[in-house]
Amino acid sequence: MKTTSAVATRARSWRIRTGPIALDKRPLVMGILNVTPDSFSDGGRFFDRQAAVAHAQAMVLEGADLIDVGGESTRPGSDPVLASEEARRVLPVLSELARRVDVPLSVDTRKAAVAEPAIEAGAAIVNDVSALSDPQMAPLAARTGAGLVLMHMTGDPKTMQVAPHYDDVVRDVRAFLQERIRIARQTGVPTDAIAIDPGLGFGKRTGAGIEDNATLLRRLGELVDLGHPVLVGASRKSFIGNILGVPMKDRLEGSLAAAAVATWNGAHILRVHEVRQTRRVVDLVNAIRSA
Ligand code: HH2
Repeated sequence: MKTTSAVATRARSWRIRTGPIALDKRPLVMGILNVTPDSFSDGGRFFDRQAAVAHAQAMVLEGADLIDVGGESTRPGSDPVLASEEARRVLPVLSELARRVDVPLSVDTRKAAVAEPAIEAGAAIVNDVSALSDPQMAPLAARTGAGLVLMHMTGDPKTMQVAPHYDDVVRDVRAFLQERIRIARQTGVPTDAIAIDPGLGFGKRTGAGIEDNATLLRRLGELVDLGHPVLVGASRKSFIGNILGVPMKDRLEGSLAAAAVATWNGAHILRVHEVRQTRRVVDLVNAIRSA
């Protein structure tokens, strides 16, 4: 009889450009830094370089383990940004943060032409919400040793909320991620450098009796079982507003509840706007989970 299990064990560390980071002590909190004029919840607030750097420093003081710097909004319906403009937004901020904070930096981009100079400027992780739509992305990660986040999305941000459909959202997302993991590995990205993300809010049904985001959170264990670090970004997203009937400014409690459930179900990295509050919730849930 075969004794090997088809299910991998939960990832215990993540290999990024600066070396491995432990995932078996407590979940990591990734602070969001949107250097954009139009992000869905904080567009324009950190578009100025000094404001961006100061906000990142504040998030590190509040307990952020990672800072994710993005120069293109991927909110539903958004238009793409030219690589030159995206690079112009993120590179000076990354360079300055590389000198000023001592947590690993991540660049949130779909474009290798942005990721490459971002890595040179100090990013240790590429957070690719399109999971390798740019064929140069996996070779870049392989060559540089950057950690690579592969996120599930249907289509692109412009059209992703137009009639998304799944047979079984968790199984479909899992199969998609397995395929992208296979491509990344085939290109030479080390298995333990690849993190995965269900892509809450990216082409997921919400608000009409079907809550794909809630289903993905409830059944997150089916992604954790793939053996890769699992990143979850629920912070302030529309499904929270839809379920609770609250506007953007009142989504903190819902975001924290989602972070708590994700932690309970095995998430390794929480991508959030409110670091201090999330840190406390995640640490408490983790303590209960580990008791
Ligand atoms: N969500 C957003 C952006 N990047 N990356 C990962 N890995 N997972 C996510 O869920 C995720 C992400 C969207 O949120 P935000 O950055 O706040 O807004 P915008 O795209 O409008 O800049």
